[in-house]
Amino acid sequence: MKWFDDFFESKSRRVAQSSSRRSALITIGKLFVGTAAALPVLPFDRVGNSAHAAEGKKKVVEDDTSCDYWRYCALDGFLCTCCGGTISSCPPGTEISKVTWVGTCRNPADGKDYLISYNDCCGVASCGHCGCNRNERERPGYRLGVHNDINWCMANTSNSYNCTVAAIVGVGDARN
Ligand code: ABN
Repeated sequence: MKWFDDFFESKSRRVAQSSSRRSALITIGKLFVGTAAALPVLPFDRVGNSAHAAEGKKKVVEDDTSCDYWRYCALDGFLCTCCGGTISSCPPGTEISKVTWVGTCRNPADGKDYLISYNDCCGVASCGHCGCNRNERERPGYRLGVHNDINWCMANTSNSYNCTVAAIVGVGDARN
């Protein structure tokens, strides 16, 4: 390794002869700063970033007895799926309301917007299970067709409210 020592000795001597100690220190300092800027030498925490990424991804609910199910985006009432009916048919012994309100809900499975008819089921007292109150694009009573906080059994023979169904009646144009 003598050649190694000789090599660095001669280099060091040449530097010492041709420059002051101060300028040698400045050059070495610049070298250090340049290296630190080029390489991410300090460890840093990426946890914050991944938490924000997870925020954007909402969990898709596929259970139609859950108020979070996509079709219920403007439903105020008891879910008929918890009351002996289905998502689009009334429980036995009740009849579907003659008048209705509508909502527009996005299906996360295909990204399309669907027109949903919310009909109350009438003729039997309140089911009392799976109460749900969501109001996406819902409007006050002066826009009656998109208002949900009303008993839509008003036009039926019996005005008793039991539960609410959510039937798809149209699909939006996916281009917008
Ligand atoms: N449209 C559901 C409902 C029924 C009775 C009272 C309020 C809301």
